[in-house]
Amino acid sequence: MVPVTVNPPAITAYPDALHGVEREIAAENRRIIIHLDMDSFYASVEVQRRPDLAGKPVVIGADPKQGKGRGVVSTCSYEARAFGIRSAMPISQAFVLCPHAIFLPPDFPAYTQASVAVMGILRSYGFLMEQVSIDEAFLDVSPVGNFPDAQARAEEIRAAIRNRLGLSCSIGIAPSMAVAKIASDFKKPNGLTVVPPAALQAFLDPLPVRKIPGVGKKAEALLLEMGIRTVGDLLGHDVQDLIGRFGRSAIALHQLACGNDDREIVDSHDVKSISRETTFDMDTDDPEVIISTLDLLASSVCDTLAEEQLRFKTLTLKIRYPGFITRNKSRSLSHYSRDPATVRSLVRILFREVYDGRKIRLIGIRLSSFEKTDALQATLCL
Ligand code: TTP
Ligand code: MG
Repeated sequence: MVPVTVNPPAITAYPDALHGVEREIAAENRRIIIHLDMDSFYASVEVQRRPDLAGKPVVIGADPKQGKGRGVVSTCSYEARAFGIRSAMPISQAFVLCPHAIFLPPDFPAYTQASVAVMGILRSYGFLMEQVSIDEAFLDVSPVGNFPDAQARAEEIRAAIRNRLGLSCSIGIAPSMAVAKIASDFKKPNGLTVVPPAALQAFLDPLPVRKIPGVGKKAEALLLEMGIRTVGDLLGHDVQDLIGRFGRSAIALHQLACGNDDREIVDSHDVKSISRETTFDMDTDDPEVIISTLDLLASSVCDTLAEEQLRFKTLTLKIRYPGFITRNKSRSLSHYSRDPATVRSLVRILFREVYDGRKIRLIGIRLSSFEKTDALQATLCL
């Protein structure tokens, strides 16, 4: 079975799987999960408020300084992606690829505000919902009972986001969180991909193994060495051989390749943590790049903190070196805070304590242990 475009170019579905027996299968207590991810999120927010940017290559990130700038691309419009520009790429490289692109600094308060608006629309549908990043969320729409009705609901949600906010998103619908996430990425931008249970394996089999959550560059290279390129190749491969190479994680990998993912959606209304991280396109030990990236991440978590009207007590710095060696270091304040300067200085202190001078692949900040700030108090504390 191959994907068939039902409502070109945006909707990919399996029409023969949407009727008859599949309706019955779906009705049999099957889970129906939606994953929604906004398209080129930061860039789309900029284009939405500046219509003159529509259709142009727009790059959000560090100042390119005519090609001499340090720092990285946060994201870019799909028009800029046509030039080869990608998230986390050095901004200097983006400038070489497309010098006439419109380069804009990030405006985190605007993105946080748009994110809150998107999540508000999603929440208004009343399903169990888990927000997993600034621009993506899962909904458990099992109560609608079948995939065609879930698709209709997804189309409503997509139209509401477009009509009310002028932003586009891509949606995947599947029986598990992992497959819904793969499906939302399948036809970006403005895609809707429906994978009912009967079409699950036909959807997964031809995909490159890299699409399986958790398979990074290194695992992909190992799998390729073993002659495994697609999910189908993986399932056709001897499991014992996979265990020999990957240990116990081979079993989880095999389960995901079958689309099995038992994770439940955890309602994210009660914020447990606020985190942001950046993977450098090229590993770096340049202090200027690292510190400026940390400052950007700090501003971003602080904006979400303010938007959620929270104060935090614990900050965790995460550094990943090449080879997936990750160091986390946390520090708790003696009092709750919502002060960006406190976040920035705590980040720097932790960085000095934990950084060993090696090249860094990924860096991140997480805030946790929250207390709600009431609106009046928030105003007075300014
Ligand atoms: P993504 O959803 O990964 O990317 P995107 O929404 O820009 O594009 P896509 O259409 O492929 O979904 O990330 C959401 C936002 O997070 C993105 O707009 C900017 C920010 N971000 C970074 O700042 N650095 C990064 O390396 C990535 C991947 C995202
Ligand atoms: Mg996105």
